[in-house]
Amino acid sequence: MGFFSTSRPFEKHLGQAKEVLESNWMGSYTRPANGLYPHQWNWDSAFIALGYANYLPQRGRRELGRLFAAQWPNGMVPHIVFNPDYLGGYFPEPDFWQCPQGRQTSGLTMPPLHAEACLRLHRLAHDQESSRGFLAEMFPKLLQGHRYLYRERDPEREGLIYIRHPWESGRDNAPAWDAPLGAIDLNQVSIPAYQRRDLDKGVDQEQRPADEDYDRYVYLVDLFRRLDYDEAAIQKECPFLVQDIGFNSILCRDNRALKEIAGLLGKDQGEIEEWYQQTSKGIRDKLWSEDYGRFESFDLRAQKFLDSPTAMGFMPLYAGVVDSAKSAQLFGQMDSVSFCGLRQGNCFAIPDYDMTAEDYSEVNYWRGPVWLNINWMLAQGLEDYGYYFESQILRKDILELAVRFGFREYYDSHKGLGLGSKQFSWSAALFIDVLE
Ligand code: 9WN
Repeated sequence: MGFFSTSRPFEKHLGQAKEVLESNWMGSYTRPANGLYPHQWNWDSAFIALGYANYLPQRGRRELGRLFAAQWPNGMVPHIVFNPDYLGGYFPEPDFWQCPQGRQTSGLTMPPLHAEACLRLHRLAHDQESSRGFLAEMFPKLLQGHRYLYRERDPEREGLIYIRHPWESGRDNAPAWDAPLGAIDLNQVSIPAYQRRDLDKGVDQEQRPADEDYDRYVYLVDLFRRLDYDEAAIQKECPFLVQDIGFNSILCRDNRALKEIAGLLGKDQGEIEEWYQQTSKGIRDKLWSEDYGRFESFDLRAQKFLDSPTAMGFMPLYAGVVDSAKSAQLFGQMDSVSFCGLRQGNCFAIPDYDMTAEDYSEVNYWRGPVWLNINWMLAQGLEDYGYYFESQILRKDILELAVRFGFREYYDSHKGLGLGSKQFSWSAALFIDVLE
């Protein structure tokens, strides 16, 4: 993004950020981190490619190329692409997922930022001709990916797609999922035997999801494999079906990027424009809760809004779908004690969850800490709506958190302290993007 390229204090850390990505480069993709995450993750790869776009575009293209090489025939871009040389350290791996045709992937997807990443790779490319070739190669795959979502995940054609597992949101144990997951009564269902592999990797258990969350994650995976990953059957039986405000906002913005790519390639933009319009409208009309006075996710099973003030309520700014009055309202909510008051007191950046909520946690995973990828998206949204100064504050915090506490997976929202994995790829990649 380049705002801080003259900002000397951060410069020497640029090399360190690049070293993090280098140390996580596995020859054809970048693992999110050593230890907890040896395989390739879907949205991580998009953030990572956005970082590479600034200095190593060839690698960014390979990163996305490998992810999309594992795209399912129905168009779904899987949430994990496994590395057969590194099996045994993560749970669940292909033996548990049992995907059709023995695919070495998970059976879920994740928020799509890949058109955005491709477009950035193209914009920053020095060699426009080969970059165009890359865009031409990626375009049909990106299109298939979005088509899958609208065809299979939007039963009422509302322009809003559902997620069917918390992992699909990328925010695994966000408090928002407590209610829909609670519909899975652990005393009533049978859960196959399994062993978590995330608790012996040097990250405190208090920073990771609870065992009851994992039981439910596993229950859902077991349901999908029993139903042979047949979406129509899953739609009928899955207890967790949510129109996530985060996922839909990201998808909406990705449609804009995809449309631009279509334009650059001289392809038809009609279908994409339609998706964009439908999802914009869906977010504005259906996902705004007048009762709560905020954007919320909608539980399709219970047919009601979730009630969980997470930072995702601000993501329509990133989607670019609200008018200026609504953007001011969202900004007011962001600029409050609930969400840090844009760096009030000791707070750093925007935490993932309302800091005044009873079940808010400073250190537990997606239940309160600060995540750099979310702040990177919110900074973009704020800038688009004219909140330049505030977006700069968020970007500066992204840099400061990484410099002071390392390229960590997430950060304590009061003290900043780094949490989760060390040498975390997307934290390094987005640091590079903000600085370059
Ligand atoms: C499950 C890789 C991924 C991120 C997610 C984050 C975490 C996985 C896990 O790690 O999820 O997909 O095992 O906890 O929640 O956002 O993509 O970095």
